[in-house]
Amino acid sequence: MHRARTNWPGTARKLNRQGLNMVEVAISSLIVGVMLVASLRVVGQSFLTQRMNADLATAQFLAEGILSEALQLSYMEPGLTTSGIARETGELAANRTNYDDVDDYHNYNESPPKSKDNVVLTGFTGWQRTVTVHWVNHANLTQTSGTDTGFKRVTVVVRRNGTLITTARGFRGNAP
Ligand SMILES: [Ca+2]
Ligand SMILES: [Ca+2]
Repeated sequence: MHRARTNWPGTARKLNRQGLNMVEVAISSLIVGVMLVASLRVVGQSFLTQRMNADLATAQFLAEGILSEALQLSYMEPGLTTSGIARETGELAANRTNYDDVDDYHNYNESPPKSKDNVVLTGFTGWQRTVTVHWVNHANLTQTSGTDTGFKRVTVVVRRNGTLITTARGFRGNAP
Protein backbone atom coordinates (compact mmCIF):
# COMPACT_ATOMS: atom_id res chain seq x y z
CA MET A 1 0.00 0.00 0.00
CA HIS A 2 1.40 3.16 -1.02
CA ARG A 3 1.08 5.78 1.51
CA ALA A 4 0.74 9.17 0.11
CA ARG A 5 3.56 11.35 1.13
CA THR A 6 2.51 14.75 1.96
CA ASN A 7 4.84 17.60 1.24
CA TRP A 8 4.38 20.71 3.27
CA PRO A 9 6.05 23.28 1.26
CA GLY A 10 7.50 25.93 3.44
CA THR A 11 7.60 23.84 6.66
CA ALA A 12 11.33 23.12 6.48
CA ARG A 13 11.97 26.70 5.53
CA LYS A 14 9.82 27.82 8.46
CA LEU A 15 11.69 25.59 10.88
CA ASN A 16 15.00 26.83 9.49
CA ARG A 17 13.78 30.34 9.84
CA GLN A 18 12.77 29.78 13.48
CA GLY A 19 16.19 28.25 14.19
CA LEU A 20 17.86 31.14 12.52
CA ASN A 21 15.77 33.55 14.53
CA MET A 22 16.93 31.93 17.76
CA VAL A 23 20.55 32.14 16.63
CA GLU A 24 20.03 35.75 15.63
CA VAL A 25 18.48 36.53 19.02
CA ALA A 26 21.33 34.83 20.84
CA ILE A 27 23.95 36.71 18.81
CA SER A 28 22.11 39.99 19.21
CA SER A 29 21.86 39.46 22.97
CA LEU A 30 25.56 38.73 23.09
CA ILE A 31 26.41 41.85 21.11
CA VAL A 32 24.14 44.00 23.30
CA GLY A 33 25.69 42.47 26.41
CA VAL A 34 29.23 43.16 25.22
CA MET A 35 28.32 46.72 24.24
CA LEU A 36 26.64 47.28 27.61
CA VAL A 37 29.70 46.10 29.52
CA ALA A 38 31.92 48.29 27.35
CA SER A 39 29.65 51.30 27.91
CA LEU A 40 29.60 50.76 31.66
CA ARG A 41 33.39 50.59 31.66
CA VAL A 42 33.61 53.87 29.74
CA VAL A 43 31.13 55.56 32.10
CA GLY A 44 32.94 54.17 35.15
CA GLN A 45 36.31 55.36 33.82
CA SER A 46 34.83 58.76 33.06
CA PHE A 47 33.54 59.16 36.63
CA LEU A 48 36.90 58.02 37.99
CA THR A 49 38.78 60.52 35.80
CA GLN A 50 36.45 63.34 36.85
CA ARG A 51 36.93 62.43 40.52
CA MET A 52 40.73 62.31 40.13
CA ASN A 53 40.78 65.68 38.34
CA ALA A 54 38.59 67.22 41.05
CA ASP A 55 40.82 65.80 43.80
CA LEU A 56 43.94 67.09 42.06
CA ALA A 57 42.46 70.60 41.70
CA THR A 58 41.49 70.62 45.39
CA ALA A 59 44.89 69.33 46.46
CA GLN A 60 46.70 71.98 44.38
CA PHE A 61 44.51 74.69 45.89
CA LEU A 62 45.32 73.48 49.42
CA ALA A 63 49.03 73.08 48.68
CA GLU A 64 49.48 76.45 47.01
CA GLY A 65 47.55 78.18 49.79
CA ILE A 66 49.86 77.16 52.60
CA LEU A 67 52.97 77.31 50.39
CA SER A 68 52.43 80.95 49.43
CA GLU A 69 51.56 81.75 53.04
CA ALA A 70 54.89 80.33 54.23
CA LEU A 71 57.03 81.81 51.44
CA GLN A 72 55.88 85.37 52.08
CA LEU A 73 57.36 85.25 55.61
CA SER A 74 60.96 86.10 56.41
CA TYR A 75 63.82 83.69 55.81
CA MET A 76 64.46 83.32 59.52
CA GLU A 77 63.08 84.57 62.81
CA PRO A 78 62.86 88.40 62.65
CA GLY A 79 65.67 89.98 64.65
CA LEU A 80 68.01 86.99 64.42
CA THR A 81 71.00 86.61 62.10
CA THR A 82 71.39 82.88 62.59
CA SER A 83 68.86 80.23 63.47
CA GLY A 84 68.08 76.58 62.95
CA ILE A 85 65.07 75.18 61.15
CA ALA A 86 62.67 75.31 64.03
CA ARG A 87 59.84 77.13 65.70
CA GLU A 88 60.72 79.71 68.25
CA THR A 89 59.34 80.12 71.75
CA GLY A 90 55.57 80.44 71.81
CA GLU A 91 55.10 79.05 68.28
CA LEU A 92 53.00 75.92 68.46
CA ALA A 93 53.13 72.75 66.35
CA ALA A 94 49.36 72.59 65.87
CA ASN A 95 48.56 76.27 65.49
CA ARG A 96 50.38 78.50 63.00
CA THR A 97 48.68 81.75 63.99
CA ASN A 98 51.91 83.40 65.11
CA TYR A 99 54.34 81.79 62.67
CA ASP A 100 56.60 84.58 61.47
CA ASP A 101 59.34 82.88 59.44
CA VAL A 102 59.36 80.22 56.77
CA ASP A 103 60.88 77.40 58.79
CA ASP A 104 58.25 77.64 61.51
CA TYR A 105 56.26 75.44 59.11
CA HIS A 106 58.74 72.58 59.34
CA ASN A 107 56.87 69.41 60.35
CA TYR A 108 53.56 71.23 60.43
CA ASN A 109 50.75 68.70 59.96
CA GLU A 110 47.02 69.25 59.94
CA SER A 111 43.84 67.38 59.08
CA PRO A 112 41.44 68.83 58.21
CA PRO A 113 43.17 71.94 56.81
CA LYS A 114 42.89 75.22 58.71
CA SER A 115 43.32 78.88 57.87
CA LYS A 116 46.30 80.84 59.22
CA ASP A 117 44.12 82.08 62.07
CA ASN A 118 43.45 78.46 63.07
CA VAL A 119 39.89 78.11 61.76
CA VAL A 120 38.99 74.74 60.18
CA LEU A 121 38.20 75.10 56.47
CA THR A 122 34.76 73.65 55.75
CA GLY A 123 34.32 70.99 53.10
CA PHE A 124 37.78 69.43 53.46
CA THR A 125 37.13 66.50 55.77
CA GLY A 126 39.61 63.71 55.07
CA TRP A 127 42.22 66.08 53.62
CA GLN A 128 45.65 66.45 55.18
CA ARG A 129 48.52 68.91 54.66
CA THR A 130 52.06 68.21 55.77
CA VAL A 131 54.91 70.70 55.42
CA THR A 132 58.65 70.23 55.65
CA VAL A 133 61.43 72.79 55.31
CA HIS A 134 65.09 72.14 54.48
CA TRP A 135 68.17 74.10 53.54
CA VAL A 136 69.15 73.18 50.00
CA ASN A 137 72.19 73.55 47.81
CA HIS A 138 71.96 76.55 45.42
CA ALA A 139 73.36 74.54 42.56
CA ASN A 140 71.19 71.51 43.19
CA LEU A 141 67.82 72.27 44.70
CA THR A 142 67.11 68.58 45.33
CA GLN A 143 70.16 68.29 47.58
CA THR A 144 69.44 69.11 51.21
CA SER A 145 72.05 70.48 53.60
CA GLY A 146 72.61 70.20 57.33
CA THR A 147 73.88 73.77 57.49
CA ASP A 148 72.49 77.11 56.44
CA THR A 149 72.99 77.62 52.69
CA GLY A 150 70.96 80.82 52.50
CA PHE A 151 68.27 78.92 50.61
CA LYS A 152 65.29 77.05 52.07
CA ARG A 153 62.99 74.64 50.28
CA VAL A 154 59.40 74.28 51.48
CA THR A 155 57.61 71.06 50.54
CA VAL A 156 53.88 70.63 50.97
CA VAL A 157 52.31 67.19 50.69
CA VAL A 158 48.54 66.89 50.38
CA ARG A 159 46.69 63.65 50.97
CA ARG A 160 43.06 62.64 50.85
CA ASN A 161 42.04 59.82 53.17
CA GLY A 162 45.70 58.88 53.43
CA THR A 163 46.33 58.80 49.67
CA LEU A 164 48.96 61.14 48.29
CA ILE A 165 47.30 63.52 45.80
CA THR A 166 49.91 66.18 45.16
CA THR A 167 53.23 67.64 46.28
CA ALA A 168 54.20 71.30 45.85
CA ARG A 169 57.56 72.96 46.43
CA GLY A 170 58.75 76.51 46.77
CA PHE A 171 61.97 78.27 47.73
CA ARG A 172 62.88 81.17 50.01
CA GLY A 173 66.26 82.83 49.77
CA ASN A 174 67.99 84.78 52.52
CA ALA A 175 67.33 88.15 50.96
CA PRO A 176 65.30 91.07 52.27
CA1 LIG B 1 59.30 82.04 64.10
CA1 LIG C 1 61.73 79.67 62.84
